[in-house]
Parts: sequence; structure tokens; C-alpha cells
Amino acid sequence: MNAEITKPRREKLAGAMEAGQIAIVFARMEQEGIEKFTQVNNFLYFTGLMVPDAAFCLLKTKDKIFEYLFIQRGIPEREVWDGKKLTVEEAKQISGIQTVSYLDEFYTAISGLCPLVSKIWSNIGNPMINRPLSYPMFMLQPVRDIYPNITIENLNNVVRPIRSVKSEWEIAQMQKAIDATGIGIAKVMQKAKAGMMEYELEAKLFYQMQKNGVQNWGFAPIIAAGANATTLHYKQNNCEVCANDIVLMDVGASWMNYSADITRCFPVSGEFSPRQKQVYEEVLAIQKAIIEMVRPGVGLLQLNEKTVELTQEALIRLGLIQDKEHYRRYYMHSVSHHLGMDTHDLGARDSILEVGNVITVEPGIYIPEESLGIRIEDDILVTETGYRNLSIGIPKEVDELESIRQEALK
Ligand SMILES: [Mn+2]
Repeated sequence: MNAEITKPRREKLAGAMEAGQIAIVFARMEQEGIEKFTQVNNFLYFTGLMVPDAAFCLLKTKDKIFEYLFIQRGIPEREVWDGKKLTVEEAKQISGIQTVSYLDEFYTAISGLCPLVSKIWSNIGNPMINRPLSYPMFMLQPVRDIYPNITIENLNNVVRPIRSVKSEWEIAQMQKAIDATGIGIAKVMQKAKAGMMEYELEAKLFYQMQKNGVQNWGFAPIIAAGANATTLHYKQNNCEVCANDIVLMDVGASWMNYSADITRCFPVSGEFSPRQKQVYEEVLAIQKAIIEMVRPGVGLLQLNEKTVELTQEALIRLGLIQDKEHYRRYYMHSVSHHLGMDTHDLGARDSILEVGNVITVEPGIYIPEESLGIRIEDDILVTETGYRNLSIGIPKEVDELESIRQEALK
């Protein structure tokens, strides 16, 4: 991610802000321990910088835009432990932001800007009265004390329309995350055997991802055998995989902070039982019907309504309910969300699709009493003429899955 990519984003941000407003975007706080570093998405999006303890500010006045970047000051004694810090020159070069100083100068600089602004957009998260302050809220506390008239609003409210439309470059990053995920899923389907543990399958998947240069999950992977697949956000992954189970994998690699989000199911035995197949085919038919609806102008709520309608009919055919109002016993989530740097990316639940959006389509049927949960999920790009399924290459047809598994068990 370089200045060529981040500069137009900052221009869009400035375009969406009003005069007398400042955006202050904080990077991840330096961690005390030895956790793996991951960057805050909004900070990475606007600066391209993978460093902790930094802040980016964009001030809009009546006739000008000012950009400031604050980075961590290198302390020679610490560099033995942490390596060299980014220099001011390097930060300028990567981000394209010309005014770069150190984070210990942040408050002095902000003191001069505050009298000019009525609103601060910042990545404050969703503050709750009964929870500790987020790091950005903590950093802005002195501003709130001294300038109580300045409104502080969640940056996402101004960034949402910008981030929900993906550029060609972003789609290429997402494709890489999706492809790496697909390779991992294929490997698990080839290697899984009854008697293995769910975490063993998780390890095989992650190994393939890393071999392809992808070092992080986009979210905690769900590898759920049998009844575990009926827990929507199951993430213990610590049970044994049994011969008659369907294994559900809801997984996504993260590449350049862009997340994939794919769900596939397969029969451990190499063959779906007639009942498993019946349920699977119903979910697959719903998924295909909903994907076909995707095009600019369609609302996520429409996709949800149609999914409910189709799922109600399927559940009646499967003999699970008689009254269609009871469908929530077996299907209880939304069919779609925006996908991007956040797995549940910025984009309202009731948003109307436009060209460049990437969404998931993920219907499911969950039957605890039959130890069976089926969800099938693809990542779909909205195009001018309709859609492009970015995860089309990952097998989901019954005969494909059965033949992969039968080959695997030979
Ligand atoms: Mn999803």
C-alpha cells in the first residue's frame, strides 16, 4: 500500500468533510507484551503505515486541506528489542503525507488546531458507559476537557460510503485473501479423516495459507464437525471429527488487512447421507437464488427477505416446521454483510448495493436434533451488470465434494 493508493482516499475523506472539521485517526497502541502486531484498519486505509503509536490528522478549513502525520520516535536503546523505527523520511515516502512529526508532539500541534474546529471525526469505536475508554477516546480526553464544545463523532460515519466501494486494487487484495483461503479449504477436504480433531483441520488450513504468504486469519476460524456446526460462532475447534459428520468450515484469510469470508461443508465419509444431502441441496439452491439477485440498486434487506421466504419453504419441505413463522428455530442470522478490511465491513445492514461493493451471501439451516448444520458462503462483488463471484473456484456442488472426498479416502 503506497501513496498512490492512499492519497485518493484522503482526498475522498476531505471531500466528505465540512469546513471546520478535523479527522484524527489513531494507529494501534504499542502493546506491552509480545503479541503479533495488526494495524487499525482505518489508519492503514488512509496512510498505508504498519506502525503502532501513530496518528493521522486531516483538517479542512474554508479554503484549504491540511494533512499531518505523527509517528513513534525511535529510542536507540529500544531498537535492540524492537528493531529500527520508521523514520520521518520513510513515513513521508510511504504515505505521501508531507508534514510528519512525532507522536510526543501531537498535543502541541492539536492545541493549535482545536480553536479552528467544531467537530472531530475519530476512530473512537462504539463507546459504552460501562466499559473502559478506547485508546482514541483516551487520547482525545484532554481535548474534550478543554474544548467541551467540540463534537467528537465516530469516523466510520464519514468513512462508510468511501470504504464500502472497493477499488480495482482492493479487489485484487481481496481476491488474494479468498484464493489463499480456497487453497486451504481444498487441502482440508483432501486430508481430513475421521478421528482427527477440529484443530488439526484448522492447522492444515492455516499451514496452506501461510505457505501462500498469508500470515493472519481475518477472524477466528470456525471448524465445526457434526452438532458443533449448529453453533453459529463456534470457535473452540477442539472436538473429534466423526465418520458420519458433516464438517462446516467458516474461514477467511486476511491479506493486507483485507479479509476473506468463506463457508464450505463436506461429508467426512465421502458421501452425504440422503438426509444430509437433502438439507445441503436446499441451502445451496437458496444461496444460488440469492446470488442471482445481486446487482446495483438491490438492498441487503431485500436479500434477507427473499432468503427468509425461500428458507421457510425449504424447512417445510424438509419436514422441520409446519408454520412458516417458526423458521427462526433453524435459521437465525442475516444472509449478507459487507466484506473488506473488517470481516463485517462498513456498510449499513439496510444499504442499497452499488458497483464496487463486496458482500457475502451465506444462507444456512441448523438442525441441532440431527447434529447437522449447513451454511454455504461466497464473496460477491457487485458489478455494473450484476455480480462477480470472487470465490466461485471453491467447490460447493454435491458431486464435486463427494468426489474430492472419495479421492482423499482412497
Ligand atoms: Mn460471513
